[in-house]
Amino acid sequence: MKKFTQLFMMCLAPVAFGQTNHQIDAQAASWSPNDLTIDLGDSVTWVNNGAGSHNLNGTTATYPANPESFSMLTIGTNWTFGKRFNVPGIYMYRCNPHSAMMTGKVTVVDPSLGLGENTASTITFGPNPANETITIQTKATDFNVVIYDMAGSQVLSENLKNKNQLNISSLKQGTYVIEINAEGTILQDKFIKN
Ligand SMILES: [Cu+2]
Repeated sequence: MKKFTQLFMMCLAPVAFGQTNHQIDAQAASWSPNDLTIDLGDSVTWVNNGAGSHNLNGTTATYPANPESFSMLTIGTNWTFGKRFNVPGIYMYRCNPHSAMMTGKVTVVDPSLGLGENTASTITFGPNPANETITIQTKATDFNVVIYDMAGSQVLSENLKNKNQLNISSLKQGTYVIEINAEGTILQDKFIKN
């Protein structure tokens, strides 16, 4: 019965329209989870429970593309920081002392627009990793593609009309986030440029 109740709650959670609180734990040199998608109006609590000397930097000074600035810049071994997200978009953050590896991303989607990772979508793209060109498969014939670097800065934006190939030869090698806005939904995923 307990298992059934848990299962029922899990099934119920995405449908409920209230706000949810999510937790991100600081670990020795990473955030867990480091890639979180939440609904508009949800809140996130970052918790450092003695995992190391960390802080939290999601400022627009460091990440100009963040829709809002947030931070807990005092470095410490035991702290919590909470924020409610009322503006959709991609929020990048890091721990300053471990900025090389301790980065994370919160994607805030508006469920009333039908966005979100669980949305059934026929949009796909490839190859991944990619060299010169990304091909996007979608039923849409006119759609927008935006590419962000891992600092959250927009590096490429293109409207694709009656074509499905995006030239990415101008990008440096690295990991990027691709955002494909088509079919009334948005697909966001990471890809590697070789
Ligand atoms: Cu740290």
